[in-house]
Amino acid sequence: MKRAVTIQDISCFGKCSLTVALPVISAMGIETAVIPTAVLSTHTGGFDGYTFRDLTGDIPQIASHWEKLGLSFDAIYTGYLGSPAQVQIVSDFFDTFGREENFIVVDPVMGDAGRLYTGLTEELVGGMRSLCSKADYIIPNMTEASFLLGIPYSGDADEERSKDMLRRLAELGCTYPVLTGVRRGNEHGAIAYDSAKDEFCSAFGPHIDRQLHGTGDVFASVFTGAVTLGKDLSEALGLAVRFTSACITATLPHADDVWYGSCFELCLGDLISWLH
Ligand code: PXL
Repeated sequence: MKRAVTIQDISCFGKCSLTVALPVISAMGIETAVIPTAVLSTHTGGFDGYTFRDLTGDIPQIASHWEKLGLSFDAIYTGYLGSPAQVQIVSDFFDTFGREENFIVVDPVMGDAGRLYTGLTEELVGGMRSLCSKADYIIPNMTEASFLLGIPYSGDADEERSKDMLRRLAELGCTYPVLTGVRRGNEHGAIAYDSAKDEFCSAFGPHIDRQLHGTGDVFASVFTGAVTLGKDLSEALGLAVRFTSACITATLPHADDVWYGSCFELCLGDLISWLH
């Protein structure tokens, strides 16, 4: 059985980060270890007065216990990280648990629609940039890619501009940058760049005009699971776009109830069936 570890916050209500990554990757038949980096009462997008308990100090202790146990992971996947100190500690985790035979996915969760999420700073952007240099795969959306590259956000990018951004993201030091939120006419999808082969691949689905929290986490979780199962870049991208698009579609009838996240739970059965 394959084993992944995912390092991100647990937002107790709101369907993102660990409450998405754990069920999705587990449903794909992969043992999923977790390191919660912080406990929040809700995610930070659209809720007032959320609580935030920082667990940064626990991460090195968990890592050193795991090191003593001799644990190893086929995949290491990080998402939202709340502070530059946390980014540094996660970087140390990569040094301890990264191997020639495993891979690292950094989803540089920092913002959307041209803005950083509440509480995140330019210093965190700098830290995320160096974390990306240690990753095999990074999965920014357009906003995050713009912050990583230090260029102005200019809304939806077309394929040509996306490819240019991907080449520049690879220069940060990761082999396979994946850009999400790419528009192509009436379609919405993602483009990935294999910098070792200098090849691009892409996957698109119908554009649905609906912004939902946590869909980036859904995408990154399926993508990570697919690569862990041995799928190639293009297959992993296709599966992630297909599942994310299915989750958004499944949410539309419930749109008023679930303003805080997608109904990904309704699609887990499909995801399992697509894998078999
Ligand atoms: O879905 C990304 C995410 C993860 N974790 C926290 C967040 C967000 C987005 O707003 O606030 C705490």
